[in-house]
Amino acid sequence: MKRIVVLGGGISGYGSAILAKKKGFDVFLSDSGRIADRYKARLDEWAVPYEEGGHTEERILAADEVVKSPGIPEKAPVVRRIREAGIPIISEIEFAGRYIGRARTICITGSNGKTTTTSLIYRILRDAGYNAALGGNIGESFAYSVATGDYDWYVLELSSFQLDGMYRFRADVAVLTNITPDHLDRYDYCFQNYADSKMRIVRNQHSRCAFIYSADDPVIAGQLPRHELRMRELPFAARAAVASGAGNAFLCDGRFTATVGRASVEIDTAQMKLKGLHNAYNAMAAALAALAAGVAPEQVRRSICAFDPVEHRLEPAGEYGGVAWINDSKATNVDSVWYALESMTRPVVWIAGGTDKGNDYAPLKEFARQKVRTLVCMGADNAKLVAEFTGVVPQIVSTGSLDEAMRAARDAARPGDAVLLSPACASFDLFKNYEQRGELFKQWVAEHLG
Ligand code: UMA
Ligand code: ADP
Repeated sequence: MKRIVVLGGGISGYGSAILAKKKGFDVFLSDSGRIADRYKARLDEWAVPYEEGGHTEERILAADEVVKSPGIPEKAPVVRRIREAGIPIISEIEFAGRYIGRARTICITGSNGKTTTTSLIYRILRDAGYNAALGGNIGESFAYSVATGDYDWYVLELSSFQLDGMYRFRADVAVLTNITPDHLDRYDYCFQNYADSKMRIVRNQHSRCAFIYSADDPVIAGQLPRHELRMRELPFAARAAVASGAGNAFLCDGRFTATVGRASVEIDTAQMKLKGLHNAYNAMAAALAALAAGVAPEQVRRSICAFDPVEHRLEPAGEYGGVAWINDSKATNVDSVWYALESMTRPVVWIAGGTDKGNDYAPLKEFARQKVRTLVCMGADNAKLVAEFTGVVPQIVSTGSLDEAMRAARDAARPGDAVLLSPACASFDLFKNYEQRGELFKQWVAEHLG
């Protein structure tokens, strides 16, 4: 019997292990840390043997194939040993993709916009009555859905880490929102390595597959000639000219038309609850994906217009005394903040800062100059932000806690302003994660202003 070892006992790992068990493999799960009790309960329920608190090499090296959780880096000692032993290592996506039968996949990747675009596509498909599952780098794992459900469509958000271990898997519809610097620590600080990883989304696509991508993104444009593209190309854009016989989407004067073959939908972005140019891009990508999946144009239009922002992504947190409070805690890199500032139609009190990932703030300075009244720095070390924006914005306040930052923002804001939490940084200096940062922001607003 083939022996599968699953590395990591988080969301990805327990899903893979349960699927392996269900498919009749001899499976063993190994985690170097502690496995959460709720995941252990599921492993026990499925009688999957596991270990925690360390990797026992002899059991791991007895594997025929290893399914590695995406958060485990290539440089982890156990991964090096498995490679030295010549044992194939695959991602959960590669593994689960083997067992989906005739179901089809819509896979979304990119540096920003994955969760919004994935959730939007899923919503359109469900509204249209499709038997679809949502998974990947969002919610429940793909493997767990395959093990426990029977779906016709899988809508999967894919991170670069998940794409890295994919070899034969094919996305029937692939979406690439953009490529901007992120996660470079996992790619030897080489941007091309990261871009190569994102481009794996088109691997194995054939002429009946669709590839949806931003034609405005200069990095994607630079990558395309490096790949042999046999699939239907469906570019979307607001600036570049798009011309593809298979279809495309183009935004002009606040309206876009998305066309796939003979199906076409026109959407006025003012009718959408999602705001900003970036969300117009996400909506164009989602409209093309849904049309490629055969959803009726009118249904696509209705679902896109009814879709609320996903939590922590330019999420309105209330308006008090004429000041709008906006939670964009998920904006953990410079590009996402660029789009947040781009979308602001009022003077902004901007709360930023946290763990800097080597940010280059230059792209933000023009919008900061035009729109930001006060920059409230919220972090353990604000020196870089203060230095970068001195002379760019009229007022900068340096704070070291959420409470201090919120009070400073309240004092600085005037009726008609927006207070925008859009940090451009990771949250790990003061918070557990970006979700906690966003929750505490909303809680403060509700408690002190509501
Ligand atoms: N571990 C080992 N050995 C090691 C290192 C870690 O066993 O050498 C163990 C840890 O002790 C831990 C487990 O591995 O128990 C964690 O694995 P993981 O980090 O892959 O986390 P999962 O809970 O399995 O979640 C992963 C994704 N996480 C990451 O890529 C960091 C989830 O994406 C994804 O939803 C899930 O698989 C299901 O596919 C989250 C994420 O943060 C949302 N993604 C990053 C992002 O969006 O920026 C890429
Ligand atoms: P991801 O899953 O790729 O992190 P999200 O949809 O969660 O993407 O959005 C993350 C951040 O990026 C949020 O601040 C959001 O407002 C912003 N964002 C969303 N879509 C885009 C896009 N197409 N381009 C740039 N930034 C975006």
